[in-house]
Amino acid sequence: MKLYDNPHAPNPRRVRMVLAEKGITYDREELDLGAGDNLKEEFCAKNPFAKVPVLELDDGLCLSETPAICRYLDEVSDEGSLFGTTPKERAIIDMWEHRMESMVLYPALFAFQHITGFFKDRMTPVEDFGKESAKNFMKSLPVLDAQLANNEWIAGSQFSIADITAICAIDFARIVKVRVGDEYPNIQRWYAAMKERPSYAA
Ligand SMILES: N[C@@H](CCC(=O)N[C@@H](CS)C(=O)NCC(=O)O)C(=O)O
Repeated sequence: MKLYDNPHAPNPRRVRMVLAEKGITYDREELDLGAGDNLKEEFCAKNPFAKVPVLELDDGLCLSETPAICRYLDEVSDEGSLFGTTPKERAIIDMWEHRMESMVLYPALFAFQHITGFFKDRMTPVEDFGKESAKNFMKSLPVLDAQLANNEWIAGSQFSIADITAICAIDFARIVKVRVGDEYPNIQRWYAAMKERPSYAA
């Protein structure tokens, strides 16, 4: 399988971390998003929405949308599950994964896009919306800190896809100087544990 990737973007990193956690080997092709590699016809044939990541399987099927790719990788691998096994576990992990994506990752992405204007050749940045998104990211932190006060990992006692999404969001937000401070000791404890996992470097 081949991953169409970018080393700086958070969604491809979510997939690389899952691949690392699962010990799956793969080929990769790096796209320069600033130069618009993802807007070219050849790549749009793989994902008509022109976004990375795309995972191209050996039979030529191209999967995009990070949650779909991650779930596929989880299901084809024998190594434990990042998505839970019982109905309750799966529901709790889904809940936290969705929260991390919508309340932490997307606000970080919007802050980046609208504050830096990095993609101004293909969208209209609205700086105030970027600043509001940065505020929304910060508003999620007390909730996350409280959850981690009583749980080793974000969705409970089991490391899950929600931890992967959250770390990718938190690291990415640093680009626009949005950081998790020392007032969140439980997030800091979790962050240190995340850094110990080999997949962190993926
Ligand atoms: N919904 C998509 C979003 C993917 C996405 O936003 N990818 C960004 C990088 S993290 C991208 O390709 N940006 C390039 C662009 O907007 O031109 C997913 O879950 O994979």
